[in-house]
Amino acid sequence: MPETLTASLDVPATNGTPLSGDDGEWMGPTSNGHIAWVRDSQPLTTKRLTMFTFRADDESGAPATDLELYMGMPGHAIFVRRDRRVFAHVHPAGSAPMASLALAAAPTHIGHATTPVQAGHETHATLPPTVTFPYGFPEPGDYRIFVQVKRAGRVETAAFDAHVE
Ligand SMILES: [Cu+2]
Repeated sequence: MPETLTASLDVPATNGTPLSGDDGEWMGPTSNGHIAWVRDSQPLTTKRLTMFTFRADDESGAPATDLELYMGMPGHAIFVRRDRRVFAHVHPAGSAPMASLALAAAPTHIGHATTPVQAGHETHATLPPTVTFPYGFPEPGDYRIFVQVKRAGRVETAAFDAHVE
């Protein structure tokens, strides 16, 4: 994920709606999908490893079934404090090794449905609609989380604001 993303730090976060196409230079064309932050009501605190889960939804609001690896990963996240003093580029926690995810995404290895959401759609990529990133905020403050996934050849970027106590 290019660092130029942080250029948008000074504008309001879109909270899951893909950023506008004006910045296509780093983002590429986007779809009309949506990325949702799946979280509980616990306040965010520092110095504790937290799992951040995001779900890509398709244009109809259903969990997306067309996620692909992007730069070798199911997703990319940047955690940046609004004053830019904290910056972290995070990849999903792998319960499944990246190598097997790559195999799962290769059409020749898809075979029959491997997950319920993929049933009957063997010709699509088999990545799950959710990506989970482990991160621990080092300091309190106001952060922005950028999430990028790739769906059907298109990169989607969403931004979320997070207050850390
Ligand atoms: Cu990355």
